[in-house]
Amino acid sequence: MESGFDAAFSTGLALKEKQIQQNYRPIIGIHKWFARRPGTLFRSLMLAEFCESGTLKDNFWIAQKFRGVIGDPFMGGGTPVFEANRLGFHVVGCDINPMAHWIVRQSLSELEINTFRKEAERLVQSVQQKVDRLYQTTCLDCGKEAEVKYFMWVKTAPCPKCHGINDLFPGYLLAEAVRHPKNLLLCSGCGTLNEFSELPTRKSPAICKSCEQPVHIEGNVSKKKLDCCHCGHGFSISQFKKPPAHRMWAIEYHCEACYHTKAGRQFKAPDANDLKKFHLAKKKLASLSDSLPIPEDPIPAGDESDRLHRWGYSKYRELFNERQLLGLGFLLKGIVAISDIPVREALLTVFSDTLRYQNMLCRYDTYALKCQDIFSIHGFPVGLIQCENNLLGIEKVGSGAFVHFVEKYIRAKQYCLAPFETRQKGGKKETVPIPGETIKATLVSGQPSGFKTKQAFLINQPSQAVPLTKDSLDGVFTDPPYYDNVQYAELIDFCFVWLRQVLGEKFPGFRAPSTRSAEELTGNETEKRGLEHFTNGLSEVFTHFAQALKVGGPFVFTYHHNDPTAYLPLVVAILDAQLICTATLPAAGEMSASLHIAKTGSSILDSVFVCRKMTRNQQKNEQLELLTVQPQVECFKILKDDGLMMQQAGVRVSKGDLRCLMAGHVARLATRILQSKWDRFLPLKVKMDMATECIKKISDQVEIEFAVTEVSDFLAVSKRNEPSLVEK
Ligand SMILES: C[S@+](CC[C@H](N)C(=O)[O-])C[C@H]1O[C@@H](n2cnc3c(N)ncnc32)[C@H](O)[C@@H]1O
Ligand SMILES: [Zn+2]
Ligand SMILES: [Zn+2]
Ligand SMILES: [Zn+2]
Repeated sequence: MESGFDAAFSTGLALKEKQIQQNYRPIIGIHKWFARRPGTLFRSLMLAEFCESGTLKDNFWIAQKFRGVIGDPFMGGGTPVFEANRLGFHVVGCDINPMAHWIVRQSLSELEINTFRKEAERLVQSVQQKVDRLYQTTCLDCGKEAEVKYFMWVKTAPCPKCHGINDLFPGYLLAEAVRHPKNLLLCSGCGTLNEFSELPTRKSPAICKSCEQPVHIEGNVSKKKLDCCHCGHGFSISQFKKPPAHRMWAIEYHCEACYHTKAGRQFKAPDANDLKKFHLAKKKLASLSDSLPIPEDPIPAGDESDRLHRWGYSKYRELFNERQLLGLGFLLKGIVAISDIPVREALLTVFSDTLRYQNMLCRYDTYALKCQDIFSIHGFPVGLIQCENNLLGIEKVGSGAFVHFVEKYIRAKQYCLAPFETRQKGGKKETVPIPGETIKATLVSGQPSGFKTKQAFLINQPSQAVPLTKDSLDGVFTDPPYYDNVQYAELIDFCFVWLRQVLGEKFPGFRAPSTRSAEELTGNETEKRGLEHFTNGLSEVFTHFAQALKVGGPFVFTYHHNDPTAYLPLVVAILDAQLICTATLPAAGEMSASLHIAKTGSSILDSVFVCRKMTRNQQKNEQLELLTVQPQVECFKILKDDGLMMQQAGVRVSKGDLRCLMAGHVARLATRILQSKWDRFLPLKVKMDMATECIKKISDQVEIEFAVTEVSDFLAVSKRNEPSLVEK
């Protein structure tokens, strides 16, 4: 793999995959998981390792039937596990989080798609009868009943001086003149929605068509401060003792009778009927609440969930409004009553995933004109304007509602039966079927064996402690937690508290009140889990899985962090596990990085650490080879090659990217230099100090900043001379 992995080719594919995500690998549509890596990367790595002949560029499009077992100690949403299964391998996958385990299980298990579709339709119909009217509004154009796509809400707060209620608008723009013909803005004076070709600002405002007051994009709240609209008193909105109240201020709807006569979307300010309907939902919920499965769980403190506490939320149910709770309660109750177990479990998964778009943290994207996923960043961002989505959804209209998620699940399952790749040809996307491959497995409860079926041993435990047989794995491919990058458990508890109400009886992982665990390998300030905890745990897991690996087998993992000290745990873990790191390869990183990383100028690339389990003799030979290595020369040359390959693949390589790749090379060299004197039984602190010192020494020799600038300049020049080789 060290030589057969074509980083430019693989990254070129990964970039495409990142662009179209679910259309490229629809299997990720089973359920959200955080920080997924591209599937094309893991397919490339496995092919580079296990194909006996041919180039990666050729082999990539051909079905493979490898035999053996691949392990993944941090399977998360399952990307390496799926890719290994697809290539014919048995898999042993482990994750501490019961939701991750559930998602991979659902992805690999069989489902009768027609039955699933029929049951889903029946369910939707029965819930529709109960809630449909609550999602209807009167069309402004024809006066008929139309379907609401989104209700817009704004947070409100009482003035501390006069107690008058104030809306909290950061801005008054509802739709940009991109997908809608004109800019749509609210008049804060009278509540009318106005359309303007130009964007009015406070400096040059427009005039409201109803009340003739000035209208502008700037809201009444800036940096959490506002002046009371009743008494003029200035106050700030930083502390909430109970969940904030909301006021409905706009609706986007879809009128089947007249939408085709309109050049854009249909919006309105809510009328008395719309408000009445919400009131009705409230009353209905109050009368039914006890009979509906709605979680009462408190939100525990946490690095991410503390933000919710600051906004006054103390229970998960408070993150939903009454209409959402009512509809979700009906849906879940309906799903639980389904007798076909695989169908019921599949619909539970759909339900759980839909929650992301059915809560009062969702925002409305004023550019794309749709509701945004609460997890579009890895946290719980609380905004001032929230978007309430239609629950069941209008077929082929809008997104993020239940019927859309049913379709997404079906597409995922169909993909598993006939996986494909996507290729650019003559500027067009072309789907390339790979007949002979499938993604499915027989779930087993012990070490996989035999050749009749592809098996998956999925374990929901901390990987430090899973039962593994010595020399039983042909490879380990994993995407570990990147220290404090994502608080998996804190985030996914949002879905988990709903499912645990119904899955706890059958699945022990769903009995605990939360998916949080002291053994989760993440840095977490609230839980006081620092670098030592992460290093120690990673070392245990690596050691454990390396023991299960056959001699010569690859132990491959991705990593990146903008803080160079976060590479220290890798050095200790690799050395403790007695693995030899033979290469660090550049690759495209997180799938959705565009959203929350791109803007920060941080790296979007990962280092792929390729390590091997070696015999004593092989280790000695490697040691001899090392004597000829000069860190500054080696790192500089490799970084330049990395940069060139990434540029060829179409990456705009930033200095942040180069710094991360360099940190990967430095870490690899550190493992090589320390290998001969490493004693894994030394106290953790001593080992961490040794690694720190070694990394520092290499970093000084390499002169990282100098190298990064040199390579960056070099890339800029070569880009001007030779445009990207990848077809756009
Ligand atoms: C596949 S995701 C990695 C995503 C990405 N690399 C990132 O930026 O963090 C890592 C997975 O490790 C799991 N995990 C964390 N600690 C674990 C442990 N002790 N044992 C098993 N799995 C663990 C998490 O639940 C998560 O699903
Ligand atoms: Zn109409
Ligand atoms: Zn006031
Ligand atoms: Zn007005």
